[in-house]
Formats: sequence, structure tokens, C-alpha cells
Amino acid sequence: MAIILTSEQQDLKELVKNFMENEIKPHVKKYDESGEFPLELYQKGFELGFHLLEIPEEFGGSGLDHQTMCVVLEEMAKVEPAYGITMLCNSLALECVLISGTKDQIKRFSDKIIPGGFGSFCLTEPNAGSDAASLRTTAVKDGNDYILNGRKCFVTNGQFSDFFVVFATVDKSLRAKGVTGFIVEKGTPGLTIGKHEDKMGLRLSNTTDLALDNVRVPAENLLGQIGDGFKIAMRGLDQGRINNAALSTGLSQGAINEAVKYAKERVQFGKPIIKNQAIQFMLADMDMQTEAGRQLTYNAAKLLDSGIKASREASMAKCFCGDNSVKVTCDTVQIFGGYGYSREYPVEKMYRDSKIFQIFEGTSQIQRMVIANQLL
Ligand code: COS
Repeated sequence: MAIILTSEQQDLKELVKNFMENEIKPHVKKYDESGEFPLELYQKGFELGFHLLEIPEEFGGSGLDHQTMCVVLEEMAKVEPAYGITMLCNSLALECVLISGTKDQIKRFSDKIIPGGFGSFCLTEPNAGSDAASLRTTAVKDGNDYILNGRKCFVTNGQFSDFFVVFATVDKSLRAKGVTGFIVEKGTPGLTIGKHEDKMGLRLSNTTDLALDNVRVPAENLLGQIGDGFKIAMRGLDQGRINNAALSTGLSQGAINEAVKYAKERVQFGKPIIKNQAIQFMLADMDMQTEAGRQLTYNAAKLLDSGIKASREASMAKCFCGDNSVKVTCDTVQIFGGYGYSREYPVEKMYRDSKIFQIFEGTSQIQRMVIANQLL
């Protein structure tokens, strides 16, 4: 499938590219070093509406389709993948509301994002990562409310979120069938935001723990029906994994751009190193694999845009692009040689940033399980 962008997509791509180059790139190194969350950089993106791209137009957003989201996220990640992750986690939280929420819920929570708010998707727990159905956060009915108790971890945007899509179980013995989704609003008594993770990469994104201690959630914040939560989370992740693949494709493309530029400038044995076939073949493989990943990503996005289930294709794109980004950024460090290992150059950061793409939103091994399950 050839990826031919419409003129609107081209314009949007150009807008995001210029924004990332001019407004974000100059500050990346500083925030990567400090690990601080650059709220003011995200607020600049909010001014351009980057936080509401996927919110349907009837609820005040731009209503972009999945393919156009891929264009935006790839462009963001060429400069700073954490920028896309922060926006994407808003969308993953909201996507669960869009999938299963009532009109009132969609409106209430879109209204929280639109003025410049954040949302968080809270599935993972200290003892329930890949095996999401084994989660232990409990939900017990009390009158018209539900009482939530438990702990979530690796919550993106945690410290800044206005609402949290929390998955809890009404009966652990039911595994996936007991999992139920709730929207927990910031400031609800018993909800405590824990420590911010000091991460290896994506250091411009905020990642926290979340403790729920007798958190009372009104029935109007229940997502779908009791027991629907696992499927809501998986459907949200089908979309999240495509967005995620677009981000790792952007990261790979950003690394390739750096590698080509450096290989043209760096002279050894009397000629630019790009004249060596060994370097050219590395670059050719990087380019070829990244293009293949891009095709998988747009293919999955196109299926979702057509209303076709794309779990298999989303997992293929997520796995392939995530694995590829680790290889491409590693090879970029190799092309830079000793300078690649130095913090003075941007590529060691790219390598650090890449690793998470094999881990979050389902490890590369989990994606292979999803793909294999379709074969079985
Ligand atoms: N869309 C809709 N429904 C889905 C689905 C999807 N993508 N994937 C699974 N389901 C449904 C299944 O059809 C099944 O429903 P039925 O019982 O009605 O048939 C139900 O959900 C349970 O599915 P399954 O039996 O496959 O669940 P498992 O416990 O075996 O887990 C995996 C499946 C491993 C795929 C799942 O746990 C997973 O994705 N783990 C990784 C979690 C993750 O990505 N965490 C990161 C969070 S963000 S940092």
C-alpha cells in the first residue's frame, strides 16, 4: 500500500515538523538531563490543538482519523518521542471513554482535555503487567457507588492528569471477565499520586504510581457494563499500539536522518564515511526496515479507519517498529562511533528512548502472542 498523504495531511505534517524543530528541539537536551516534565512545552502544543486531535468534532476536537494521527505522531517522534507519548496517553485514556462511554461521559471528559488537561490510562499494576487479566485492584459496589482499592504503576501523565481510566476487578477469580473500567477524577478522596519514575528514556514524559485507598466512584463513572473492562482496555490498546508504532517509526526516521548527516560530514581515511559500502548497507537496511514498519503501521491504521478489527495488524506494527527502532538507533550510535556514545550528540538519547518501545503497551513478546493466537 503506497502511503500518499492528502494535501491536508501534508499541511499538518509541515505544521508539526516546524513546531517540533523550532519550539521543542532547542529544549530537549535540558529536560532529558533533568528528567523534569516540561509543562510549558506541552502547553505550547495545546495552543495548536495537538491534545484534542482525536476527539470527535461533535465534542469539540479535530476528529482526526487514525492514519492522520500516524502522520502527526511520526513527526513529533522524529524530534522527541516523549512529546507524542504524552499526547498519546491522553488519547488512550479518552479512547476507552469513546469506545464504551455514554455521550455524557464523552462530553464530560473531552471537556477536561480541551482546555489543556491530561488523562491517564491505568491498567498495569506491580504484579500485573503482561498478564493484565490478573490485576488485583478491587471494585466493590456500595449503594450507587463503587469503592476502589489497589495500586497502579507506570501511569503516564499521572502527576498532571485530570482523570484516570482505572481498570479494577469485581471478582479476581473471573480474571478478564471480572475486569471493569472506571473513570476516577483528580482530587477524589483516597486517590494518591505516587513517585515519578526516574526513567532510562522518554524522560520528558511523566510516569507515576497511583494508590487507590477506598476511592468512591459514582456509578455514572462506570465505563460500559461490569466485566466489560478487559475488552475496553484491549480495544483501546489496539489503537494505542498503532499510535505507538507511528512514534517508534518517527524515532527511527529521526535517527536515520542524523546518521546520514553525520556520515556525510565525518571524514576518515581521506573520504566521508558514507562513501564506504559498509556504512551504505547499514543505512540501506535502516531505511528499508523503517519503511516496512511504516507500511505495517498505516495498514493497521487504515483497517481501524474502515471499522475493521485490527488487533493482529496493530500488534505486528507495534512489534516490528519497536524492535526496529532499537536496532536503528543502536546502528546510528555505531555510525557515530565514539561520538555516538557521548552525551554531546543526540543519538545516545535516541537509543535510550527506543528501548521502551519493546516494553510498554505490551512487550514485543506479548505482541507475538497476539499474532500467534490469530494463527492458532
Ligand atoms: N479486542 C477486543 N476483545 C479482546 C481483544 C481485543 N483486542 N483481545 C482480547 N479480547 C477479548 C477476548 O476475545 C476474550 O474474550 P472472550 O472471553 O469473550 O472470548 C477476552 O478479551 C480475554 O482475552 P484473552 O483470553 O486473550 O486474555 P488473556 O488473559 O489470555 O490475555 C493478552 C491476552 C496477553 C493479549 C493481554 O493480557 C495483553 O494484551 N497483555 C499485555 C497488556 C499490556 O499491553 N499492558 C500494557 C499497558 S499500557 S503500559
